[in-house]
Amino acid sequence: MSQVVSYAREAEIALVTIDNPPVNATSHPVRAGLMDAIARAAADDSRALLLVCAGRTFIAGADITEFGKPSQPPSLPDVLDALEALAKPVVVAIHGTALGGGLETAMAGHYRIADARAKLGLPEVKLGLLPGAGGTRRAPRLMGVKPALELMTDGAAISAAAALAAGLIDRIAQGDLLPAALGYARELLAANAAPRPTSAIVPDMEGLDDAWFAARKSALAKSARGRTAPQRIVDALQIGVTLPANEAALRTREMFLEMVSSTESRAMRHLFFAEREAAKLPADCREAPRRAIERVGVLGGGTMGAGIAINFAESGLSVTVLETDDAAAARAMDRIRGTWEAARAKGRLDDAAVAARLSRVEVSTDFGVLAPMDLVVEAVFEDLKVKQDVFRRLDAICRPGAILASNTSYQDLDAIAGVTARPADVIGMHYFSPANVMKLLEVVRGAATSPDVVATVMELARRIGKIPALVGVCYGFVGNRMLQPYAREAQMLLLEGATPARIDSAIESFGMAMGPCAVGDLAGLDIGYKARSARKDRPDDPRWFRIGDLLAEQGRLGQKSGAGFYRYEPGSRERLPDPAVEQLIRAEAARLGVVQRETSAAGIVERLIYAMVNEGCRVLEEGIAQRASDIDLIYANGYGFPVARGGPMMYAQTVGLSAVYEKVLSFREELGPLYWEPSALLARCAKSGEPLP
Ligand code: 3H9
Repeated sequence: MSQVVSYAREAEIALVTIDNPPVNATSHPVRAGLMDAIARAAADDSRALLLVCAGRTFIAGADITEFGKPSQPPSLPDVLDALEALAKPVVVAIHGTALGGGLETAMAGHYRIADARAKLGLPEVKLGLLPGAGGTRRAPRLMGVKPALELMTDGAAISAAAALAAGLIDRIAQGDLLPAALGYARELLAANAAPRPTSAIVPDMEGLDDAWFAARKSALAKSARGRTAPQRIVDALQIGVTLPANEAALRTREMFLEMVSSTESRAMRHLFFAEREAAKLPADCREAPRRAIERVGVLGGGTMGAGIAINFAESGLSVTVLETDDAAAARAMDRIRGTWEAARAKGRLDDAAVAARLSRVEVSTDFGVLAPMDLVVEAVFEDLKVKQDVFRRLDAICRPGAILASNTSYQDLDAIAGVTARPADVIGMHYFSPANVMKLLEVVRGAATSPDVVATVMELARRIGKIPALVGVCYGFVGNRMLQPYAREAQMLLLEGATPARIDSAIESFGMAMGPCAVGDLAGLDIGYKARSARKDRPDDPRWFRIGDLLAEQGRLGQKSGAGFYRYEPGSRERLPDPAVEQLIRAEAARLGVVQRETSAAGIVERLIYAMVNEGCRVLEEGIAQRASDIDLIYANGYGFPVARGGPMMYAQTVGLSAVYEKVLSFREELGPLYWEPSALLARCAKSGEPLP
């Protein structure tokens, strides 16, 4: 028997144990070992087979690192068909997370028992894939077509209790799983229970005709724009419930292999590993002692501060929000309470959960309450002087060892830390709005931030459900810094004659969640205007963000004033083209002598995305980001970059770095060197063929 799959006997029961750390993925040795174990059980005098996993979890899926490499037989679908065909009852015992190929393995068994804390799901869609080992055939037979489709297209795991209610498992273990599972197998034997192959169940197809499947596909085409996996899942499920099992298996296998080699799946797998890489600490932080964080203060209870407080309280930490006066404190509390009450009204939280969360939040107007906190996160107005003043005050009262974090999105963290006597304790925690929803957290390491503060905050980020990326100090850090050249080129294109709608539509067709003009209108054009006005490093170029500035100066602030790049009817967010804006742009272009030109949709995408990529290469060159994949993670999770393209740096590598470099050179030729000098790193990788670091 292989090392990762062991075979033992518990009297009449063949006990097959998979032990393939860290997550018992069905790598080749596991598949081969399982096939041997099935053959052995078929041949000996055991009367039932019990499949369990050692370690922290049941099988968490196929081995993602094997995808894209030549597949080695036996394939998982073949192993699972053999398991299902065993002429003795097969019991599967589930703990931890039975995901993807893991749940498919469980469904190929005949009877399922799970630990009460287990989670079950088919998350292949999050990797741009479909369940490829019989899941699309077996899940609808166990739980019904509609719930199975939801499980597969949503990708989220469900609890053992929900799985029991859905018919996905038969029993929840009372007490320890292994004895409970052995007891269950013995019970089945005592009752002479027969094998119960899932594939033999006749699915309930009431009301589920071709039109129903077609309607699901068109709904998913809209809700999962730019991705093909959700629609392919509908196809595979329909095949799974309408064709004979062997034919369905063949067709699904073909579809699965096609998707494994798609850009969409490669991109989403890249993001999966990017998330895990980004969580790894730099060498100097790994061994650093961690500081205990239980009590958190949040300075400022506006939209951002309240969102940050909600996130901490939802993660089980006690949080105190500081505001300047009673009215502002009451408003902050209302924001926080309102969020949870809205969730209760929608049935997402019960009374006890709301009460528990509320019990972890306090608001105060007394700065002194922050003195004993383990961590204080500042979320005050985005102005260096205001922030420095706050940090002076924090330095004066916070206990030694407290971590002082700034939520600044642009300001110089070192200049903030520099006003304190403890710059080693100062770090940036750059949240994205709404802070209780958005997963990304840029953790900003200042020049003096100590390794233990970095390690503590990176681990805290995981604890509060965030996806952290460690970045260095510069204007806008990684995300906002790279957004600037992208937005700048959008503004240049406006002056050259492309309308806001044309620019937005080109970039939205590429897959960005929202185009730059629409984003400006949503955020408020005064925000960028104020930020730019405060900059001392503005280029000597009258075209630079000229249209955005003009609109803001004319009081066209975006949605909130009913007009910005677009106009809006009262109470509506629908973008309506505004001839007045187009006229204003033409007049300004004429005044500045900007040559009008026709740019194709593909040309618009190249201008915007390559400007961003070139800046991304500089960010890497300067060590502001540690890896290209961190940048991709930031863009996919904080800036609406299409996940099916894997982030800007992966996109550039998919296009080919030399092609991107050549295009940057041609933009330099055509548009001048002010903004289009290629980064040295881009030039080096393009010439050498090396990937980005
Ligand atoms: C599939 O099953 C296709 C089938 O339908 C068809 C087949 C024919 N493979 O996340 P963690 C590594 S598609 C390889 O930090 P946690 C991970 O990279 C698959 N490696 O732990 C990390 O390595 P490192 C469907 C994997 O406790 C280490 O394990 N399944 C895999 O926070 C620890 O991971 C999924 O999509 C894998 N499948 O979370 C589930 N999974 O230490 C994907 C993990 O070197 N996995 N690793 O950085 C997860 O969602 C989480 O890892 C899990 C544990 C919840 C299991």
